[in-house]
Amino acid sequence: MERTLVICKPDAVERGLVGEIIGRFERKGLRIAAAELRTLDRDVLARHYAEHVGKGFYDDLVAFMSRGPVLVAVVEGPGDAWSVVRQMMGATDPMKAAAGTIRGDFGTMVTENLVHGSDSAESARREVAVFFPGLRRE
Ligand code: DAT
Ligand code: MG
Repeated sequence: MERTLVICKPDAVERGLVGEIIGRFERKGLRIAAAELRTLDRDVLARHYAEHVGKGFYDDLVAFMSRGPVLVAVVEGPGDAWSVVRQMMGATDPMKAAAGTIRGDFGTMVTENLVHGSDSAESARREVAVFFPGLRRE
């Protein structure tokens, strides 16, 4: 079993789409290993989004990601769970994301694209440790 980090972003919580998003992962056959509703601050977002600090969109990204609660979850499954989650999320820009993906079905704005998923096995390990440092393997 491999683990990956998923965040249902503030727009997903505001729009009542958390159940829809998590339900898709569950129906696929992935399992929720940890989940918590949290409001993220600038410091944890700088650790999570370390590769984006200083980019043109970074301040808007932090403002958006901290404007309300998010559902942070660890999702696990056989093989590359991070890759399965990324396929189910769709492209970063919801207007380019394929129908049938979460972003393709529910989003219109790159700035409010509903869901985060780790982009590699290494990112998954790092991001799970940022949000759930004490999480043990069952
Ligand atoms: P992803 O979330 O698909 O992994 P990313 O890691 O490149 O995409 O970027 C993180 C988030 O930052 C993304 O979900 C939305 C925002 N973002 C990325 N590129 C952007 C851009 N050009 N303009 C505005 N927001 C952007
Ligand atoms: Mg990313």
